[in-house]
Amino acid sequence: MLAGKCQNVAGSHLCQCPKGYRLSPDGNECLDVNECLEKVGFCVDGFCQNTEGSVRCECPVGWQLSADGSQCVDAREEPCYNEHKGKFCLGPRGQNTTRRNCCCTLAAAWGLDCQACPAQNTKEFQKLCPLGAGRGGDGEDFDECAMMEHLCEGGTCVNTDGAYRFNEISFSNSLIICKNSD
Ligand SMILES: [Ca+2]
Repeated sequence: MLAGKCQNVAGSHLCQCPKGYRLSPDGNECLDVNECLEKVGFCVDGFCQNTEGSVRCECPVGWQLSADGSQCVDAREEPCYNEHKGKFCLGPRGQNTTRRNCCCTLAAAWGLDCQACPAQNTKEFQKLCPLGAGRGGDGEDFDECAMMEHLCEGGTCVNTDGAYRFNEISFSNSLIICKNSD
């Protein structure tokens, strides 16, 4: 038996396979588990490579493997835009960010190729921003005020937990336009 451990028990034997293997139906060998086919949701944005006894998730250039090795996370930092008109991206934010940091803080488009951000009520938005707008994938609060420092000339932006506001007026669902309080 490959890599497995068997133990004789009264009139029979009991076999156990190491992690990444499963006992064959006849109970005589340990067979590799093909995690790429069996593990739902594993390595969805990457290239899954099944190996003997294990599995590997390979990520596209600019993406990073998550700490547990199960997912590719888009770590590319590119321009973020507050307006998207037709094919054009307008209103760039002060600094380059990841797509998540950009689109989960209600920007309109992201990237050197000006891709529209997913709309808030779509599955794609939920996947990118699982805890809704204003928070990252681990629940961390985004400081929208720091991300949009040049947008709010003459107004005061106040970062709050999971959201932000301008001059006591909450802007949570629409394009951010800073209004002076007077
Ligand atoms: Ca395997």
